Amino acid sequence: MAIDYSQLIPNNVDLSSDRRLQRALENWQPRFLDWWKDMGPDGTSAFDVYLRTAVSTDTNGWANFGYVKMPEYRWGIFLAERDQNRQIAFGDNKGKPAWQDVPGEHRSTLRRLIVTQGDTEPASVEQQRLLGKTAPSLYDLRNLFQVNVEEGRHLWAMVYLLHAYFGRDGREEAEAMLERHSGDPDKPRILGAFNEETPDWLSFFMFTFFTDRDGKYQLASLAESGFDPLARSCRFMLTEEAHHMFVGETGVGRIIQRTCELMKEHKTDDVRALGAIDLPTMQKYLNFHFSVSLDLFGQEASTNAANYYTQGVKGRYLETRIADDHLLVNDTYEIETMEDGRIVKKAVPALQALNERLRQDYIEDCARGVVRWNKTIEKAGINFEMRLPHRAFDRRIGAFAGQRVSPDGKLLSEAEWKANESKWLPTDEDRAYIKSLMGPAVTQPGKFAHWIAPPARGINNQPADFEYVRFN
Ligand code: BYC
Repeated sequence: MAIDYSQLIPNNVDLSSDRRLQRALENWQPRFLDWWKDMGPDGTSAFDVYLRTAVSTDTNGWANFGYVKMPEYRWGIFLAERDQNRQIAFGDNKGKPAWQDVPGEHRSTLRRLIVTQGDTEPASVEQQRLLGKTAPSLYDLRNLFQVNVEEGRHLWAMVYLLHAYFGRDGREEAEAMLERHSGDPDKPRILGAFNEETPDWLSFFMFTFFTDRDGKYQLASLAESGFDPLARSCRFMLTEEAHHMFVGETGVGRIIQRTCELMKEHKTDDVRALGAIDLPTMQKYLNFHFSVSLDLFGQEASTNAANYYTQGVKGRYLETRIADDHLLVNDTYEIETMEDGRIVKKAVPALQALNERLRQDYIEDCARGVVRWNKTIEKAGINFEMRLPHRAFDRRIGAFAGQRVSPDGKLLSEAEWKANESKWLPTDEDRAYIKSLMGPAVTQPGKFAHWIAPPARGINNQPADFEYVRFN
């Protein structure tokens, strides 16, 4: 279905046929815009930004480019096409028609998952609020804003579900989405990673590589949900999410490339003296963002996850492509956990291990990106390898929470940890150095900050000196 842009809220859900719902969302819309003004990208409302806007959800329609002032971006409600024959693919309800409404017995579970998902979207916009001031180029600034408006749209996607299917509770949850704020000591965001700061562009690129990728895996699991409107919402969100991870992977890759160029040209490891970011510091940022993102998958053994699956509300990554019974009641899955003060491998009921299984899918995906970064280093003839730390390293959630574990997975005493922590995680000094590189935004078309290489190609094949943002 094409998206109806004649409406105040663009949508492909025939919103005008339900006046009550339409009015409720039109009431929420100005509050969202106030939130965007107060908590979204700072001081940007007059900028014309070369953005991608969806005009329909099929392959031809979702990538239309043009200049937009961000407060005028057409945030709306876009669900992937409905499959009339879709059946629930897993759990106790396997083979039954997908639900077009919320079954009473799964109402609170679904609400909770939708609220948790929705909460991350505005959180990330808040975290990235000040980055525009130090953008390394117009190209990067535009990509930041594209990510921001799409996270705003993803909030709309979840708020629509809350309003349309959860009555008064849903409307209250939608209000609360705009009242919690990243890092707020009284009303923080729900999940840990979304209360961390994103103070510089290295953090931003690591965040979009690692934390947005959690988004990919969680959305893909929710895209399997028996609750069809949630599944269809997440399916379309995934098409947008891919760009965010592209921004992260190429952003880190371009910093690596620049560092390697300088190391070769000046025959030195000491690129800090040359105003660039040394590879060991990048490794420390990687360690931090990877472990914070691993926490987002929850406990290794989780009865919540087992219940979500059995009830048919949250599936596995690419559930329908997995060749098994999709019930998992008789299966086991090997996880790593703590036992008697040691890290051990242990088979547990597969249903309980679903968070860990998703985390494993995620780790393998991260590893593929790291291989590509290492190719850049190798091509430059430099002897250094970026590595994902062990899954038990520096965790806050799950079996390894609070344990002292080295990046290669050895349990450590507190003293050993303290002696090495500054080699493994960014120190205050590292953070201050990275911050010192974040100069005033580079606003001349085609120019880039000294510490990052230009991209291989422009957005939508635009030339290198394209004016992605006009400041007015
Ligand atoms: N922080 O049984 P467990 C994205 C809580 S990112 C704080 O393992 P469960 C994006 C947990 O709530 C994707 N608390 O929990 C990226 C539970 O509390 P209760 C976001 C945590 O439910 C970048 C308790 O610990 N989407 O889209 O199996 C930019 C026991 O844990 C955390 C989703 O997360 C944590 N990290 O798993 C923009 C999908 N982890 O019950 C956007 C929806 C666990 O004891 N959420 N807890 O009160 C879920 O599927 C699940 O809620 C979780 C947790 C996977 C997060």
